[in-house]
Amino acid sequence: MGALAQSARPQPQDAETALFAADVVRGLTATPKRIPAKYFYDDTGSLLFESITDLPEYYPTRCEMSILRDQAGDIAKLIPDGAALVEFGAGASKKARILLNAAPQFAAYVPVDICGEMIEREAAELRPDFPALKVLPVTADFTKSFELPAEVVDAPHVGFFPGSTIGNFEPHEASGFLAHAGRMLGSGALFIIGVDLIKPVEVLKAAYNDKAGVTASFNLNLLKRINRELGGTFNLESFEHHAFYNRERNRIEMHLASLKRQKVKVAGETIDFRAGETIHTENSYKYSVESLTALARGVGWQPVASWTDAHKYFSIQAFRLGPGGGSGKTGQPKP
Ligand code: AVI
Repeated sequence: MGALAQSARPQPQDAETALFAADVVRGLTATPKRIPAKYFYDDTGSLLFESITDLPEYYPTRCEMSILRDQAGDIAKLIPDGAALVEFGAGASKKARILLNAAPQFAAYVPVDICGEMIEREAAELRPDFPALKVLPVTADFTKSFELPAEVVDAPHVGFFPGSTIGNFEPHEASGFLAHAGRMLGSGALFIIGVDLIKPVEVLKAAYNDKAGVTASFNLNLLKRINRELGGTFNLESFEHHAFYNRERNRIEMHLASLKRQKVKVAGETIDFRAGETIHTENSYKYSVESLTALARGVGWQPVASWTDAHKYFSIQAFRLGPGGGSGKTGQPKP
């Protein structure tokens, strides 16, 4: 990169923006072009994702909530007295609430999320409803090592990772994440994971191509964010949302397709697009109960129970970490 390009580039305001710029420029100068899915979630993207979860076509949230409600009694039987519920990537705590209501033997709830403001706000709403529960938010990137609060270090640990967020990791990253969760929770811990299942392609395609166009807005919002935060010149009219099911790899792929040959500036770099060329923005892997179990077993988690909804669209799976577990692979997952 020449000195001129260097000096023309807008100066990143902070380390986070600098990392965003570096990831976007690296991804857009790679072949094929890609941008990590974690960058969807600015304020607008987070709101759009909340709207997605209410769409008639987007079955995962409804199915997961129905499994949690219907099976809460059975899940509660697995929870030891005085346990701490550790939620990885806790957003709104509505799923955790179902478990906390069903299992009053929980002594503590530890939501872990990079967005401290949101988990503190959720914690403030939970405390009056669960006066006997210690609510101890931890602001941290849940994919990296973090300190559990001292109050829960010696308690039995129950991990919770709902929403099929595990599906947004590449399979090797999912395995790395399961190993990491094992190290955080320790041997004997229970881990409750929400996982989207392989199902008829039409159902999957509809869920990521909703009629109201909310998923398209969610995808295109990434370009708006790049324009705003990285001095990008994307014209949103000349990119289109594409989502399709890749049968070989059991994943929904989301892309942004360039509708014409064009040049776009991002963080001082000029990026060339061919007509029809895409930016790969997300993978959403679908598992079978068996394929997730195989992944979990590989890093020491033993299957305890699994539940699905009436259509078998979604699953909640429970695992226990065997002795010596949690010392598996060390690779850091990148959501
Ligand atoms: C957050 N994650 C599990 C969602 C999914 O279904 O993979 C993100 C999403 N992308 C498009 N719609 C929803």
